[in-house]
Amino acid sequence: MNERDLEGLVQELKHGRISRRQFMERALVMGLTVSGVAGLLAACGSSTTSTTSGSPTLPPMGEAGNTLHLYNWSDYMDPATKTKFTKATGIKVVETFFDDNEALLSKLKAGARGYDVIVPSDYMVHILWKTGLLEPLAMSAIPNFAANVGEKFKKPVFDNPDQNGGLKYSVPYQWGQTGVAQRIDKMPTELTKWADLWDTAYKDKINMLNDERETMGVGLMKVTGDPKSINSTDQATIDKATQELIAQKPLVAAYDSVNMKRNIVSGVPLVHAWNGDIILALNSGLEANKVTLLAMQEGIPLYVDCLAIPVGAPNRKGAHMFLDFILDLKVGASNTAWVGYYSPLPEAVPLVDQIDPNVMRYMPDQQMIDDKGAFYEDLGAFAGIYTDAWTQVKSA
Ligand code: N2P
Repeated sequence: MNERDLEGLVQELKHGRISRRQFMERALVMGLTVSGVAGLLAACGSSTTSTTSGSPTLPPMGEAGNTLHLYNWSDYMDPATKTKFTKATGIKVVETFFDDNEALLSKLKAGARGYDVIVPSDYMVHILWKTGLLEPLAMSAIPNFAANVGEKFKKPVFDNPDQNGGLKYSVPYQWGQTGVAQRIDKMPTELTKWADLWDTAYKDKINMLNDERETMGVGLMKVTGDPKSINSTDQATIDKATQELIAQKPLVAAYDSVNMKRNIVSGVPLVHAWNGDIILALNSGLEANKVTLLAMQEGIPLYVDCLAIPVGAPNRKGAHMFLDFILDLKVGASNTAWVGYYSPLPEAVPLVDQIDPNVMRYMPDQQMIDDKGAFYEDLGAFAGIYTDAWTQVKSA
């Protein structure tokens, strides 16, 4: 178990953000023994009594500040959405970017404060709240959540208030799939499987995502042929995937999780990418008959990216206003049409379709999701094994 994670949890308890029961549940999830938890509780002493009796206390909301710091993936918010928010509230949005969930995690673990809203994916929401790096949300300040979010997105496994003393730490932002954008004008025969990315005929024609779980996931699916293996906790399988990715490296022109749209447009034949990247490429002028998003035989990785408020957010009130704003149907629809992913707001979907029918063009149907889809999961202590494996690949 990671000592820093535990320290974060202790801080949550000390600040009265979680109850002793929640502390115990989470510490056990993190691998602490029952007697270890009891010892820690005793050491934390009486400062925790304010939350022992039942409902947890939310941190004070305070006044809205005039700036909102958004820490996001690249190309993941319509600039017009930010302008509209500023018009509606007077709050200016300052956006900075990260490459993958693990980069976001290390930044917050290293003590970076000052972000008001962050955009972790599903499994990372779980890692962040269990390590005390997220503020619980005041859901009464986000009425659009209850009104507009689809039922299946309300209580996901990674952030289910029913299993967490009523606390909720995230709202869904977009969901999507991972595939390969193939420039069929440059390479007419469509690839069918992830393993094709090991064909030496494609040397220097391949870009892979610079994303720990995504690219390890490709290695794992190549080894096993099974979508679920993106969450493998079998050391031998992970070792094999690591060796496969090292073997693939001479064929890879770049590991990049920032410029996929630009790489697709400029003509890289095979770009490991997210579905929105291809829509962005089409919307910046690339003709639809020149590109396709491949759904690979072994499996389709899926994700729900979320909005959350990290601990120490300077503009907690503004952050809640922002979350509610994004979950508005019209705002959500026009933003989704621009980013090119899928909306978790069912009533926004027809609006997205009216604005840009391309967005829905690659969406897997339910059968395909059941057969081939896999969502990323929090792997607990195993996460460190992936980080080591990914470091080996990158430094090979
Ligand atoms: C947007 C990044 C989407 C993140 N460029 C995929 N989880």
